[in-house]
Amino acid sequence: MKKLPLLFILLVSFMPAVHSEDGYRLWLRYDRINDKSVAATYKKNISGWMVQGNSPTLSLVKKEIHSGLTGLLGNIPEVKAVKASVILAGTPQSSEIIRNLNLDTRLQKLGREGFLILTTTYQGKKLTIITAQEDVGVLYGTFHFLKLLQTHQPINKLDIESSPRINLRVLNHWDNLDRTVERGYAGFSLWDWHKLPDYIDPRYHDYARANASIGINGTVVTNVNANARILSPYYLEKVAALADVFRPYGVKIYLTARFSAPIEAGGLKTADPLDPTVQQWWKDKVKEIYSLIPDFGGFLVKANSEGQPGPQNYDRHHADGANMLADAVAPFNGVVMWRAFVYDENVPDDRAKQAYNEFKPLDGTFRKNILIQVKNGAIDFQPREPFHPMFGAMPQTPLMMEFQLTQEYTGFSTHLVYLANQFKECLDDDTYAKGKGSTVANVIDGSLDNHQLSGIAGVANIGTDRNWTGHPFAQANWYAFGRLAWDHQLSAQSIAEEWLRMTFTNAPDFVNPVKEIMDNSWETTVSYMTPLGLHHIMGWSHHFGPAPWIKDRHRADWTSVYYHQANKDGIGFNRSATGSNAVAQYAGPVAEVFGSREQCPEKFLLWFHHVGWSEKLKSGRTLWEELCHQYYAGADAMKAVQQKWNTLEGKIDRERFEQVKMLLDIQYKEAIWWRNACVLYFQTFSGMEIPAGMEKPDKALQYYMNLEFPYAPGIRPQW
Ligand code: BDP
Repeated sequence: MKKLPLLFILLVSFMPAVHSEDGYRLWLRYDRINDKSVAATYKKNISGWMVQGNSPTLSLVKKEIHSGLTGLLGNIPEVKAVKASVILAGTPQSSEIIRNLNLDTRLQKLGREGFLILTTTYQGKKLTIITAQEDVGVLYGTFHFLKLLQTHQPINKLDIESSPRINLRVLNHWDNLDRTVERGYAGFSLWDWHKLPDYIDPRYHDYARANASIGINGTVVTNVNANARILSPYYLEKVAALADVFRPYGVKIYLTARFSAPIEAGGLKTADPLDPTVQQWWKDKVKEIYSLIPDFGGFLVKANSEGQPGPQNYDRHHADGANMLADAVAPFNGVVMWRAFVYDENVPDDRAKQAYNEFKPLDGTFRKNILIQVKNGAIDFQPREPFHPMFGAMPQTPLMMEFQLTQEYTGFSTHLVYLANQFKECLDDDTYAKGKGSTVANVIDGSLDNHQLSGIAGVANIGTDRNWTGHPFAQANWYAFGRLAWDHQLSAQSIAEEWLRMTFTNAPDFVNPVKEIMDNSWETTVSYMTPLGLHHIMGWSHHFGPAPWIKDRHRADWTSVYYHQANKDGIGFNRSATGSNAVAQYAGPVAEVFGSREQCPEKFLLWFHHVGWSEKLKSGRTLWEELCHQYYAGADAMKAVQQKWNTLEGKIDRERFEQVKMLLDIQYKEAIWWRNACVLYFQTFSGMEIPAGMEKPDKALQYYMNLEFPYAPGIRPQW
């Protein structure tokens, strides 16, 4: 054997791996395709590439195609003139060749952000073109094309038209200016306000690129529990620097507006929305913002909710407050996203009814550039909630969806919970607002009531953790949010599959079992946390772990006992006509189903009904037995997931395999914790034995009740 020079050996052994699989690259991994026949077919179809046009966005397209093709296939040259099997990207304005293909009618149909990927012939040569009316569409098309390669799809005869069903597809960062993240479980805030605007962390680019790759076109960079300081010139300059980075990626920046900012930042005596000096203050502030950020998206507002100031402080309606801000941003085409997550300071008869009661009467009174942002369910991002009754109930107002990607109520960043199934259940539900087929998705995409403006928001799960989201599988929730925001018709399973192929490997013996794990993960979590429609029984304030025993706090509707209503007779919140009658907020056919003890789907049984411990459920088990069964089945399912995961060793990189393995250990432990704590606690009411065959908890209830977590992550600092 030839002796290798010592220096070479030293260099090689100390050289870092080109890409350690630390998750930083998300789903945008362009590693060489190692399936030889797949790679050979692609190489046959791609002789080179060219991007015509030099705008900032098209320069990104160039970079992406170059790194994508070089990474996946090796040296594919950039070419200057058309030859056979070239990939060409550009718009009809930027590219003469594309202009000559006369695609205007097709492109117009696709709108501002839609794209077309087409295999065609030009001057007798076969070309694949990636095109759109505007540059950002070409960028979206580029990511789509590269995804085809990453996931080993055929590309020899393409004719793909795609355009988003929803206009505003935004992330909501609950990031504070001190870089803590409310309900954030993946480190600190990405925004390094102290070093901005001069220091541009490369991560800002990578963040925007990841968003662009899934069609996210907006980001609210500050917490809904807002700090008026962000509106000061000192901070606005920093926001503008971020906006400059995000712009070429098609990502607009938005800010949260603290309603009392005219007082705190402007020195006024009031923030009354009908006061002309207040109105002028906002107009001037907005003008200042647009002078720095000409494409500023607008404001997101949490008002008169959980202690945040709002128009009701001045005896005004939500519409008065929202309209004032809307008037200020309207001349610049800005929007106001006004949140419907409100509930009265004075504890109402049923918190689930609050938002509807406050907002429904205001339908038709909001300005055209306002969206009302509604959480998927009426309480608060619980593991499972029926869809919010506001969907379908305000036909004259664009309602936008707010999903929570950060797993505040589904195990933080230690539980593998694929939330696309949760999102889909809500989107596909039928509100019956205009008869059968009036799905939540059709409400929020504007099609049901003919709204031009439409939106969807996801509360971000992103932070400074190297892999962005803490849990490697939490990346899938960011990914799936973007994909569903673009096209809510996609299935949760197809999104999981493409994500797995891009993020890990195309090997079916990994993809198939893990797709199944993902597909079952949400139901499993619901089962070990809040089965049968239980809700809001988590730890006090930090929301970590089970605490169904929380009672006697300053607000009844922050306690657990308020929601589960367990007593000697049974358990569940009676929201039927004999109870709070919250069901009446739904359209007739839905109200009938939810309101009936017999017809109500069991997944929502205890959400809508108070049910006796000995009543029989569909399974033939009594309620008590079924509750135990669900808790035990959930925990057992986690054990099975662990075992399945362990069989996959060696099929992916060791780093992420081990990481997930450790996290699954935590998840299993916590599933048992939830199970034991809840079953023992509810047993004090049912007085019944844990059914035979189910292992008895090894600790007493008091043990679980004594656990404390003063430094659990994501806690609200101000509470
Ligand atoms: C709750 C969170 C709280 C948020 C609130 C909101 O616990 O931190 O401020 O939602 O959405 O779920 O405003």
